[in-house]
Amino acid sequence: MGTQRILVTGYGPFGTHDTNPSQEVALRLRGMHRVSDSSGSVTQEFEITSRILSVDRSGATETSKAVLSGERWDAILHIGLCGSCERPRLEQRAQDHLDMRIQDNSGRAVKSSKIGGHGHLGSWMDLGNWTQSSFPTPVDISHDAGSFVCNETYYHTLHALQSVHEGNLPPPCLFLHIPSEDRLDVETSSHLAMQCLENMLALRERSVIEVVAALIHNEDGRVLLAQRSDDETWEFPGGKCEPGEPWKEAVVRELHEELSVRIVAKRIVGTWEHRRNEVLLRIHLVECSIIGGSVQIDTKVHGDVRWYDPSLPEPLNWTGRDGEMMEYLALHESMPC
Ligand code: PCA
Repeated sequence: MGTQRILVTGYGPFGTHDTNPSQEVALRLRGMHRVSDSSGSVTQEFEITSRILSVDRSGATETSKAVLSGERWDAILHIGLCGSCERPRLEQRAQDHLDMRIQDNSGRAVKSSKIGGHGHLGSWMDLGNWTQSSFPTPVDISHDAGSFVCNETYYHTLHALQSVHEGNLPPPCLFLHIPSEDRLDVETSSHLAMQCLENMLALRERSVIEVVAALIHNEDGRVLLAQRSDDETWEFPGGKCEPGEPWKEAVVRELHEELSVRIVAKRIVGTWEHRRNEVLLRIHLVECSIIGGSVQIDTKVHGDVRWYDPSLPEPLNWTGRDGEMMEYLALHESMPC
């Protein structure tokens, strides 16, 4: 494998903070890195470009604009300061929500509004499945990247990457929130950032099958589920991506083949990894809406369909991790504004 090109960003100081450790961490990581295995042979080589973003709208959209204008990286790691955090936080998603308690560096203080109106966006990695034993410090996995410029940045970058679909999936993108320097020194934060990058790049190498599952709501907020004919478990309808097939096209094709409906795919809500018979499936839950046809079962695949209310959980015999996916919807998908 050739040299991987990585973008790492940090921010300058903001609010009452005279310094911002994310700036120092991003700059420390700049340059070429070689990762070796235990025998000492180089397994991966990557080149990090560092950019320091301004703490305002222009900084929040700098990376998404670069992606939309054609710049490409193999991974993007955004780093920011979380002044109130005791431990670093790996952000599993960006919320479609801004509510600034302080002004950003341009004097802006946006209150209770949506960022893009596309819904919350999940990063397409299952962070809960990462081995944390190599991390130099304990981390929290978070579903709340805040409602300030960091969350805004993450939202715009995830959305831009999801819109520019080349190949199977966009390259991995993560937001890492680090605590202030009196809680965690810059050296340890930098080491942690490198470990995150190694996990992100390893994802590209592991042999996984990318799977798309459709999240379709009806007018009452209920969610479409289908019961598999083979083992009678309930699942979000969908299926495997063909090699190189973009996720949006895969979910449109699968829903047409299995349930005879025409849909549009909107956003990746979240990602769950599941091992089935020695194969690692990476399941991306994609919010979709039906634009044509009515649901008709292909009995070779499904025996039944139903509309399920995530806020009124019923015990069902679930396929793989689909029950957890439904719990996630009940917990994290109610829109804050
Ligand atoms: N932290 C802020 C913005 C810049 C930064 O380092 C945040 O958490 O939104």
